[in-house]
Amino acid sequence: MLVAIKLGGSVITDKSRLKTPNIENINNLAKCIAELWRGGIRFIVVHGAGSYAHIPSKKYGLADGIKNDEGKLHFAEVHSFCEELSTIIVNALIKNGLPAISFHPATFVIQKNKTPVEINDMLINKYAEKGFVPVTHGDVVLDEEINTSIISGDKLMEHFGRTIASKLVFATDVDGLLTRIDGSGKLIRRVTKDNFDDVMNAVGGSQNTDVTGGMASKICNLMDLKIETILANGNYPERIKNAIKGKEDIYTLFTP
Ligand code: IP8
Repeated sequence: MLVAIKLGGSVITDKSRLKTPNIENINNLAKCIAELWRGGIRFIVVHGAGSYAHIPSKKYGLADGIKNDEGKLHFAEVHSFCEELSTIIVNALIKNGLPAISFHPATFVIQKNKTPVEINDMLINKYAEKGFVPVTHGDVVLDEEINTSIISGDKLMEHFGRTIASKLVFATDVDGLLTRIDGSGKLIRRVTKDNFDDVMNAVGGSQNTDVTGGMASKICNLMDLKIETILANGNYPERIKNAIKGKEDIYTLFTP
């Protein structure tokens, strides 16, 4: 089984404070992935950009592209922040015994008006095939229409869901899909084609600075994929372990 797992930016960073990694969560998640890996499960790790990129991208207006040389500098700076966070993730995985290799979307993705038109995933797939753990992330990328734009890790997850992954796991900062996101919501444990429309109405945006959209936009394409998707709380890696093994716990399972 090849699992594409997205480590949400709110789990691996403090999203309200610029460039603040949550080292404890990063280490716990790396340990969890390593344990599953030793049990024979293979992974592609995608991580959010968290406060390394959402805060400066918003400040510089990067979601709508750059217009001049100053914009290029902002683009380069935000990309290097994303790389910094990715290095922290990769090192945590290596420390736990995983052969993690970083791939930065700025160097393999082209978009047109904020939609990917080219994802050069050949090397990612090759490394995955050879038993490495490819790591990639939300990033700034070239854009054929507006010079540059942002690709969210969620878009990359969708891509892997359509190509090589057999399961998608989103480790977010909530327990799964909730009927309300203000803390009083009830967990929706299963989403199938039958109840999808009803449950979508219950989902709102995320609280913090997020230039690539909140929860609703993150999940609305999932039911089009042919594979199972899990939404679980990344602050409790045990739940992710259970979810991937198909054991009961607190999480939401989307079945197409
Ligand atoms: O955190 C966003 O990626 P995400 C990337 O996966 C940037 O949505 C550059 C803000």
